[in-house]
Amino acid sequence: MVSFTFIDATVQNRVGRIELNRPDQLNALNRQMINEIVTALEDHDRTDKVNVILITGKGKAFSAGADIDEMKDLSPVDLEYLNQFADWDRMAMIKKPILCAVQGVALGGGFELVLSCDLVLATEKTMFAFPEVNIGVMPGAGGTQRLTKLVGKTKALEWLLTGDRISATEALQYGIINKVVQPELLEEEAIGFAERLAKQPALSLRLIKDAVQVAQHASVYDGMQQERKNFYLLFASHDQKEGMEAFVEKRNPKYEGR
Ligand code: CO8
Repeated sequence: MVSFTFIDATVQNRVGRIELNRPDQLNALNRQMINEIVTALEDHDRTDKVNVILITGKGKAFSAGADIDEMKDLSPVDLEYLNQFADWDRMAMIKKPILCAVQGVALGGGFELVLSCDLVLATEKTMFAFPEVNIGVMPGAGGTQRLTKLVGKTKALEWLLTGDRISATEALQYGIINKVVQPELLEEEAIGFAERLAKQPALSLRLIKDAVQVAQHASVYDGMQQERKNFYLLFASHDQKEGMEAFVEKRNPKYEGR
């Protein structure tokens, strides 16, 4: 595995982990760090040693957002030439399920990173917010779109216009996150959850994710066409034959991810 400056990337028990590792700046996301996250996501996505990806953050905060020091003097022309979100957009192409475990705060770009994941665990003390409005900007990496899709216009606008923090309880209530755990159990629960999913047939995982992603923007009719193609495709896999044979023979299946 390549070594990175602002993240750690490891693989264990078919879980590819990415740990944000810039704790002194509360894992504020600079351009290099975003590039490293995306590179590690793609590495984990390509290797057959990984079925599920888990993103965690080192230190007291998951991420305090985009690196303000790096951004503050930029002009629109700089942003255009930097193609600021080119790396970020590659995240949407990841095929394997991405879990994230959020401690402390997830703010601005940090919250957008959470919203780019598929499943989210947080602690009773975790807080989410889009505080960009307080520094004269707004979310730029999908926050207005993804939050609105999840919670609807009314609540999204309230949180985006005020920058108010969202507690883990509220986030759970609004379907932003999947589970709230005690802070000291976050890592254990997240790894346990990821490892449980990693034992499922890998092709089913990615084709289910694919179909659900299509549901975010397609009509039910178009989404169902995609669902059906994915369903048929699974009948070309070893794991479909094995899963169904194991059921009939009343034994545990042995999946091979192909
Ligand atoms: N950028 C750069 N440095 C940061 C950031 C940040 N977003 N957040 C914290 N830091 C640094 C601080 O400057 C400080 O560094 P130093 O010790 O060198 O002074 C260190 O991290 C610790 O921070 P604090 O001393 O402020 O810690 P506190 O516990 O007192 O406060 C807070 C924690 C409340 C989280 C506070 O740090 C804060 O308000 N941070 C900024 C939050 C924010 O406004 N985030 C939104 C940023 S804009 C954004 O995300 C736009 C997204 C657009 C696209 C994103 C693509 C990735």
